[in-house]
Amino acid sequence: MFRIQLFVFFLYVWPFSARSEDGSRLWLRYDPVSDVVAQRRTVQVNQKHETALLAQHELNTYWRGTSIQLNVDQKEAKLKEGYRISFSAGAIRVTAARPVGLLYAAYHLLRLQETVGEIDPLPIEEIPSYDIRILNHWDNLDGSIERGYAGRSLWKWTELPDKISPRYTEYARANASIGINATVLNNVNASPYILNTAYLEKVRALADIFRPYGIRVYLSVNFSSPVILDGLKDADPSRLEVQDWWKKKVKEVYKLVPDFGGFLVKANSEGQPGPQDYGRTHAEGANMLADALKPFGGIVMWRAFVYSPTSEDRAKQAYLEFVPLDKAFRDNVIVQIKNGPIDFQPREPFNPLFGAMQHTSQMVEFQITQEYLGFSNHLAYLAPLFKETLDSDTYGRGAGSTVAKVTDGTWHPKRVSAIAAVANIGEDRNWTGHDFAQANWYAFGRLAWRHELSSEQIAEEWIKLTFHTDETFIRSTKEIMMPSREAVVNYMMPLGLHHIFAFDHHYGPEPWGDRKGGRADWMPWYYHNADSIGIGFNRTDTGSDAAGQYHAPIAEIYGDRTLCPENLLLWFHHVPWDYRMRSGRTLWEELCEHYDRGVKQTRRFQESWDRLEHHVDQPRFLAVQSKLKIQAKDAMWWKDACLLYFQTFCKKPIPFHIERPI
Ligand code: GCW
Repeated sequence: MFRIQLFVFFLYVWPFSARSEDGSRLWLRYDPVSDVVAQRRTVQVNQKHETALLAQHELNTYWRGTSIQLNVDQKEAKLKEGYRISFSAGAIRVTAARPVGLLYAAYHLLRLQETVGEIDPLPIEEIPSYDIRILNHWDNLDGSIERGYAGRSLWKWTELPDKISPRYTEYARANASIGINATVLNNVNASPYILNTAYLEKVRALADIFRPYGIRVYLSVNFSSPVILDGLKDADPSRLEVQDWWKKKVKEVYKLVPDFGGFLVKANSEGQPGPQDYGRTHAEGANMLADALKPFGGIVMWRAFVYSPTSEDRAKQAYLEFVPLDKAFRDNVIVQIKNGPIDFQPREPFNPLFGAMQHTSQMVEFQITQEYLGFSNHLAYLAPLFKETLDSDTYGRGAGSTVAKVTDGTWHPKRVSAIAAVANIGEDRNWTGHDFAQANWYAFGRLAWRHELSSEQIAEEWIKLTFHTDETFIRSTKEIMMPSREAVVNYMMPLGLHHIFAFDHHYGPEPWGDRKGGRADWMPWYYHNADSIGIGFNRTDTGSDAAGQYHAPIAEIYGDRTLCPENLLLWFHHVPWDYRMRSGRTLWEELCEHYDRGVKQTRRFQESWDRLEHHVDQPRFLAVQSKLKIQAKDAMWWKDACLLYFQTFCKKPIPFHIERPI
C-alpha cells in the first residue's frame, strides 16, 4: 500500500510552526523537502516543455512521497487539460495529453499530500468541467480597481514591461494550482488605450510570465476603440473600414501574444458604447470582433449585462434583447451572463437567459469580489452561492438542464465552454483583503475545474491547505464558513429582497434611498415596493411577468405565491404584511426573524473564532477577529435600518423576542 505519513508527524507535533505567518502564501504553504527526501526519490518527465518542467520542479521541491514519472501523451486527447494518476509498487505515474495537465496533476498530488494523511492508491482521472476557467479583473489602467476591496491593482502599468513584480508569478502559480487557465487583465468598463501598442507591450510581458503556468491572457475592449485611438469617424460594425481596423489590431495583438485568448466586451450597458449606437445588434457587434479573432483561434465573450431606464422591469431586459438573437452569433462568441438577472445580489434566482438560448454558447459570470456582500469586511463563503446557480434546473431541454449543463459543453460539445468570475484580488499582502475571501478565489477555481464538487468539500480542502489539519479547527471553521453567505442574506436582504443598498458604493443599507431626478431603476424603492399593504416586486403575470421568462415548471413555481420558494418570495411577489408564511408567522414577523437571525449568526461566528485563538497564528487570528467585529456591527446596522424603515409602512410592532433596534 502506498503511504505518505511523514508530514502527519510535523503537523500534529507542531501544529502551526510550519505555517504560521500572514496570508500572503494563500493555500500554497508547502515547505521544501529536505535533501534526504529529495535523494530517495526521483521526478522524471518525458518532455522538455517549459510547463512540464515546471511540474517537475514543483514536485522536486515539495513532494515527500515516492518517485514519479510524468508523461505527456498526445493520444490521450480526451483528457483535454486533465490527467490520470496511477499508483503502483512504490511509484506514481502521471499521464496528460498536454503539458499543463502535468502541472495540474502536480498540484493535485501536493494537495493530497497536505490534506490527506494517507493517499488512497486508487487511480485518479480528472477532466475539467470547463475549457476556459477565467478571472475577470475590473482593474483600471490608473491602478484603481472598480469594486476592488483589497488594495490597488496588481498590474503596475507604469512599470511594465521593464519592471516585473514577483507577484505576477505568484499570481500565476496560485491560479494554476486551482486550475484557472485564463485572465482578463482590465476592467469591462474598458479604456480604449489598452489596445495602444505601448500597452500591448506591457500585456505581452504579463502573458510571457503567465504562459508557463498555462494561463492565457484576454482583454476587455472598448467598442469605440477605432474612433478614440485612430480617429475613425465611427465604430459601426457594418463598415468595412471599422472591420479592417479590428482585423489589423487583432493581428498586432497576436504578433505580440501568439496565444492571446480573445476579447471580453461590455457594450451598450451602463453608458458603454456598442453596436446599438449605430442601429446594429449585439450579434452584429460581437460577430465583427469574432471574425477578426477567428483566424487566430480567439474568442469573444460578449456580456449580456444590459439594461436601460425603460418602463420594462430591469430583470427582464437582457432576455428580451438576447433571445431574439439566438441564431445570430458566430461559433466563437460566448454570451457571458451574470448568475442572476439583476446584479450579483446576495441571493437571486438564476438568470432566465440560461437555457433560453438553445443555439448560442453561454457562460456564467460570478462575482468573487464582494460588491454586494460586505466588501472585504464581511466573511461570506461564496461556494454555496456559486453552487446554487450551477445546480439550478433551467428545464431548457427538459429536466436536468442545470445551469452547469447548459454551460459546460454538454449542449454544444464542439465549441469551447467557459466560466468566469470577477476577481477579488489586489495588492494587499493577503491578496484579498479578508483572509477568508481567499476561499472564494479558491472555490471558484475548484468549481470551474469540477462543478460537481461540494461547497463543504472545497471549504475543508481550503482550510487544511490555508491553516492546518487539526480536526477541531476544521470543524469550527467550517461552522463559520458554511452558513456565512446565508447569514449575509439574512441580515441584508432576506426572503427575496434585493438591491436596497446605499447608492453607488453598495456597502450599507439605504432602502429609503431616493435621489430626485435619479434613474428609477437605481433607487431601492424600485426593488422593494414597500407600502401600507405589503412589500416585494410583483413579477407575476399581474405584474412585470419576469417569472414568465422561465421554462415550465419554473415559471409556474416562481409565479405562484404558494409554490415560490420563500427565499425568493419578495423577488417575485408583492406580499401583504399579514401573509402567513410556512412557519406560521406573518410576513412581517418572518422578516424580523431573519434580520435578527443574521445578527445572531455573526455573533456566533465571533464566538467560534475566539475559541480558535490557540489554533491559529496571531496575525491571522487578530485580522479575522477584527473583521468579524465589523461584520457583527454592520449586521446590526442592516437589521435596525431595514426593520425601522419597513416598519413605517407596516406600522406593526417588532416581536418581543427580537432584539430592540438601537
Ligand atoms: O455590478 C455593477 C457594478 C459596476 C460594474 C457593472 C458591470 C464594471 O456596480 O461597477 O461595472 O456591474 O458588471 O458591468
